[in-house]
Amino acid sequence: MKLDEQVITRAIIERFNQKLLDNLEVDVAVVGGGPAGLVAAYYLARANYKVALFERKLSIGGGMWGGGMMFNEIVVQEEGKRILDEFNVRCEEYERGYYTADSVETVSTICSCAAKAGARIFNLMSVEDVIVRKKRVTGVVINWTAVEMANLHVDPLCIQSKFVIDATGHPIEVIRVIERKVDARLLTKSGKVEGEKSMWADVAERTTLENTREAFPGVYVAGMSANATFGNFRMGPIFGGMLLSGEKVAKLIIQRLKKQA
Ligand code: 48F
Repeated sequence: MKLDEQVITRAIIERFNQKLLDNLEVDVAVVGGGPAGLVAAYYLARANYKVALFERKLSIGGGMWGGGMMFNEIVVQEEGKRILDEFNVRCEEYERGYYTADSVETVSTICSCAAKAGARIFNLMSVEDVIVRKKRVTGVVINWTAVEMANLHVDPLCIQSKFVIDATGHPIEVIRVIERKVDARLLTKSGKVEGEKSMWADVAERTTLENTREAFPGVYVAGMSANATFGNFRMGPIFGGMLLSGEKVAKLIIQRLKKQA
């Protein structure tokens, strides 16, 4: 068969447009494709909810690819290993209660499971704003990362969603936009971002889970965003908390979606 460049071009444009059109209204918009966002997208999609994940970078996986200081291994504790087992990621006991896994295998496997479960992943797109109605977030505002990088004056487009997950990690970009632009308090003690504290893996891993919750009506925080929003420590390259946070946020949102149905 002779290949035709016009068919190849048309195939890409039509298929991509269809994908985007199909996701203009979703149950959940996940912002950030690090471990927390990917795990959340997987569990939501597996429960048959419509999920679109927006990731600024070309590659999905956030801070997990690089393990610790570019040594591409991650550590998880006993509770976190349960999630790796669910994804069939191989891990090995190092010392009692500490397990290691190859970071490349972990990211690529979780990403593949999320996509195969039905989560639609849009890479190279950044969420730059939110849509707010009656002091509740009802969607996200997206633009090409290339536009953002080139600092071009190009207006964005909008995705409507019943819930948004801020899984943007340390910079908590969605919550920061809300804090800056919306005349309403966050659901934190001070009504503002409490801010990330320095390293304390043991406490941070626990509080990541406690802080995985709604931070503004319609917006949940997961992963490192949870601790940065509600004011707790960072944990470095132990990833159990991120994985468990992704699972927890999916469960919380599924409960809410069930009530709305
Ligand atoms: O940083 P990231 O991996 O977040 P996480 O899932 O995991 C944190 C750990 O990697 C590590 C840690 C604990 O072990 O402290 O840092 O909480 O992934 C966040 C992803 O969000 C993307 C960013 O490129 C990264 O891949 N991102 C950030 N802001 C935006 C965004 C945005 N505005 N729009 C789209 N993607």
